[in-house]
Amino acid sequence: MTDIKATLLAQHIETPSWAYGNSGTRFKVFAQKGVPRDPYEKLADAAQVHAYTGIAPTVALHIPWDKVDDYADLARHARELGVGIGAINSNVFQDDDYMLGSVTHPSGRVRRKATDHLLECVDIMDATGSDTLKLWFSDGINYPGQDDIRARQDRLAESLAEVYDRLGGGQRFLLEYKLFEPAFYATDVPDWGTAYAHCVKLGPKAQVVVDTGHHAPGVNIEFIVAFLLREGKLGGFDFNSRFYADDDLMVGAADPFQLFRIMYEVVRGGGLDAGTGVAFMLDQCHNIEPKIPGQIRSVMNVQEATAKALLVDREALAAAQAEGDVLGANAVFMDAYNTDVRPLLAELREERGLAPDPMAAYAKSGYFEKIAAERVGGQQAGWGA
Ligand code: PSV
Ligand code: MN
Repeated sequence: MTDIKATLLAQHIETPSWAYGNSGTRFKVFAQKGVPRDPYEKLADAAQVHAYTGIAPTVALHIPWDKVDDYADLARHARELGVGIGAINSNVFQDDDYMLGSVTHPSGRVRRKATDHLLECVDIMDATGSDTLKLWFSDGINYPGQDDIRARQDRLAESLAEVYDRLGGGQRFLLEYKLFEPAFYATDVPDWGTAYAHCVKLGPKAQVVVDTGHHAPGVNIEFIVAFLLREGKLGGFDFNSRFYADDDLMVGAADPFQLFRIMYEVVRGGGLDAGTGVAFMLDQCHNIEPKIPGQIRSVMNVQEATAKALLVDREALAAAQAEGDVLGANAVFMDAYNTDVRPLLAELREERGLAPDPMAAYAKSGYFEKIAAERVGGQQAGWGA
């Protein structure tokens, strides 16, 4: 049990700056009280999540949503709040120039502009001390024949190679895949196989990131996780959950059993061991729930799934598997999943000087009332702003 507790304490879950801003669907973005007006206020909210969970010490930035004049100053502000800057997320999907793609666009001018943005993100990594660049491309086509699928792969490879060469020592990039949306016929990085092939060709500083919402329904995500980890190519997760497509709901909300199965493969593959570099990031949007508690709940959900995965009796499982004991092996697995780990996690927090129930402690703290009163006027931050 001591080992399990130590592993749980060492796990870091990164929250995304955009989770603290307003978000919604294409139908409506509902404004909430107290929402940050700038990246500095987003970091202050993220620091609250860390203060109550104790395991969310870094915050991912999204450029240009978190554009500031002085990134070193932003990093200093984060440190003062007790958190650090995590992955830098690039954005080559919200400029009019990118209607037909960014790094795979037929025009060399647009491709240059997109790659320059990715290089600028590496400059921001240098200024903030971030070691991870996260690349997601909305690039793709809507109609058969619209563009040359093969040429688009060549253009993608060319841009990725340029960015790869710009990475400094200790820096890496994570390539994110997504089945569809906004492209509806053929996305240029639609699946883990495409991302993996590009990363293998590039070298060790290129890894794949698994956004749990980016697959077709029914895809066995834990298999992908096991495979990538075995190949040393699992760079991390963008955790969220979904009922239909890329819903970006709180991780563990739609299918806690799937999250457990994923975390079991992480544990099994050594992904929690020190130095493996698997980044446990959240990529969520809290459209109708309050944002800070939404992040606290998500961090707790990942932690609970991790605790259950660590509780799997690996020896008993291996013995049952070796004997071909199908039902016995499944029972060992389910025993861990069905364990209530909440008392263990409450104990762990108390041992660390934290409140046993982060949700209740945050609600009692008065922080929400304070930001709701203070943050009036100005432009509230939002996904896409
Ligand atoms: C794309 O759907 C994505 O998952 C990428 O990670 C983006 O950067 C992020 O969402 C923005 O919410
Ligand atoms: Mn994502």
